[in-house]
Amino acid sequence: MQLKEQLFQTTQTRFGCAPDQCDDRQLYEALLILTRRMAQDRPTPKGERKLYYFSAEFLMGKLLSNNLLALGLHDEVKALLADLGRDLGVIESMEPEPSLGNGGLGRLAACFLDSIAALGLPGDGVGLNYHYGLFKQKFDQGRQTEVPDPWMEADSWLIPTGISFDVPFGGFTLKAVLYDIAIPGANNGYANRLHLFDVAQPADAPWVGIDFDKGDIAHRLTSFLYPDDSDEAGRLLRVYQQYFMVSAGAQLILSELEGRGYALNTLADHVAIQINDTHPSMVIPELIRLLTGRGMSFDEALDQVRRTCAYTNHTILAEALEKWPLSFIEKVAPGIVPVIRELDRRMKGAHPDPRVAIIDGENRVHMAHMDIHCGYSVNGVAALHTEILKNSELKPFCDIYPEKFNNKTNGVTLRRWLEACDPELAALIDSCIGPDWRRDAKKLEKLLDFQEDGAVLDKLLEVKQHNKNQLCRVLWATQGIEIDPQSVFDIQVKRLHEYKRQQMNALYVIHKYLEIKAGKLPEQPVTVLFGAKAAPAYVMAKHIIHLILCLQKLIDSDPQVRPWLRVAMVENYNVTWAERLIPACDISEQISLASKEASGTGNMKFMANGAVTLGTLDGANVEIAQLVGEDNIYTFGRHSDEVIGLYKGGEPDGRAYRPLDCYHRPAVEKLVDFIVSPELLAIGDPASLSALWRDMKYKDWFMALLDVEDYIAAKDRCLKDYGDRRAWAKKMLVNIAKSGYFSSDRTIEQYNQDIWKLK
Ligand code: 26Q
Repeated sequence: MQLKEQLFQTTQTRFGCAPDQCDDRQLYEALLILTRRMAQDRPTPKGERKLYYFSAEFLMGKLLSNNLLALGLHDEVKALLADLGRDLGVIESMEPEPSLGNGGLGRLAACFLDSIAALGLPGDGVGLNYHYGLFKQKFDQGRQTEVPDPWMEADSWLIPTGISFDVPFGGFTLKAVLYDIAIPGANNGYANRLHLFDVAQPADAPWVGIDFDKGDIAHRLTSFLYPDDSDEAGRLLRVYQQYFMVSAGAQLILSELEGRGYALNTLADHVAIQINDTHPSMVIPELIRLLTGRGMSFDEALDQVRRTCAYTNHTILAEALEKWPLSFIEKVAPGIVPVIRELDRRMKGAHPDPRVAIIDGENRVHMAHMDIHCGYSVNGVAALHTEILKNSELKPFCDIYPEKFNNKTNGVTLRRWLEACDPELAALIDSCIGPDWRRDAKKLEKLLDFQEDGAVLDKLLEVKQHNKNQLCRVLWATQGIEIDPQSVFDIQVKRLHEYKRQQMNALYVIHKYLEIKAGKLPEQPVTVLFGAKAAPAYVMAKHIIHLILCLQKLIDSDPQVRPWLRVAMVENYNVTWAERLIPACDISEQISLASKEASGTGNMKFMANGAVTLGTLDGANVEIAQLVGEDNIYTFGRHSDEVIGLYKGGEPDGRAYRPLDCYHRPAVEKLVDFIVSPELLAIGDPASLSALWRDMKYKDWFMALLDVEDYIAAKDRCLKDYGDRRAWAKKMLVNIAKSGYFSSDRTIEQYNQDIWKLK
């Protein structure tokens, strides 16, 4: 049946009217139903071995446009709607964004699902169906407040499967009900699944306090996503969530294995499990529990699991490495405690070094240690990150199992992050090199032939200007933010964390502000845009947001500064905002303290959309710099080995870094002190601003004051170079051309070749 007829039929059955009589909402629902069915009806890819990607987070973003593209229907639907005098963009805006992730790790999982399906590999995601994803951020008097963000509507992408499993907690059992989201592969006729488990009877108003009695858990286990581990309250609930996910997931795997007609002792031949950070690590003891429960010996079960499970590490920040008190696990999942104890006993027998123990001297279970001992692969997410893991953080493990360690530099799906979010740029690329790059991103390199082509370079600048104009319109219409489309768009969007150093960017703003006040105008008018959510309990992160919002207000009301410098923080930064901000960016801020950002993936998205990176040699920035060459990136700051050295051996806090020494440099002191200047204190909360000021001056744990002068010099160089439009356009072109390496299709091919071996 023609698409047009299908749409007609759907709106008739559902709303009793033809499409041209439907409002935007009804058209959205009709398209949702149509696309969901088409994706669901596709066959799954076949293969001897099937991957299960376990992750506590899948930050999918809106799916309508993405799925229409994958199904090859995007242009047809767009034209069909245009015939009705409707706009697909408007229809799409009806879709709520499912924010089932915090940031990079969750979004990576979503990009991976897209690539696994596009490559026709048999691989499903396994996670939880949080009813309230990450909170919605509101700004109230210059401060972040959080409100719940319900995303599920009567009709959503979720498909009930009728499948459920019993999860045995300490003292009670809970049914895990399975919902699926179909993941269509781009233009290949296949679809995989994202399996999301939920409780059978979710609570209506889950955000009012939580008690740990079993009735509460039964209704609230999947209520919300943890905004990270800074929130001490309710950590026990997180263990409940993790065990619920992995127990149900492990049972699903075994039932599918049997369904495919394979014996349990062939698990490792037919299943690969990727453990996305340590949040799903309990899948290891759980599988052993289930296998031994079905008659397999412990030795055999451990052998199977060891050849099935692979672990990805996403961080070296010690505070983010999960260690659960054994008493927690005892309460939540007593069934796996004997397994964990036995694993610990065996590993201690073979490797007495306490640094590699699964259970430490304080009876805490080190999840990563269990993954490394009991899996066959350990990977970092960028070359530098993997080296740091091997040489410092996980060195004792690398000495024992050198063959397990490997790198898989992250990637992003260019279908969402270039084709869908930047259609004008995609069309320009097509006009230069044809459409093959959409299938094989490495082909973007052919753009290098156009470096001297004035017409192409001009067109590239035109596309960027178009995207900037569009962003200005949306910012004004939705948040009342007015910015100058002709200014340089300098953008830092990511979760708020001190190691990402938004505070250093704020110091740059202060620097420019003071220069302009003193009569020194910048080379170009510049707009510094931020987007960032802070974990609700992360006090210092909230102080930094407050500082940025105060600077925004100060500059907004200053007619002398406004024409030259603007600051704005976009409220509720999420995937949808990223899709608007990234195509409009000139300068991509990737300024983490070297060694701290495992990879970064925003850096890759910006690059693919023709932004030039201003960054430290951290995470994947190192690989970006190697690919584009020093003329096409602005790097600054201390290198990772030096930083790692500074964290060791010194006074008074164990570090050789002394922030006061940096602070006392006159150029730095006046920037830091401006945080508590009369101008800012008049606008903001003195307690918050002084707390930040004190922290920067006396602690500065992530060494912003160490790099700030170099940063200012690099950014000023960048702004100066921006003035030579042709030369800048060439930098943009080289960045786009080299971004093909960061396609998640490449990353997934490498996972498959080195780790999963699916076909
Ligand atoms: C841990 C314990 C308890 C509660 C929450 C957590 C928790 C939740 C989320 C810990 C960490 C996260 C998220 C980590 C994350 O997003 N890491 C990022 O992963 C990206 C993909 O590999 C990298 O590009 C980023 O560099 C890395 O910061």
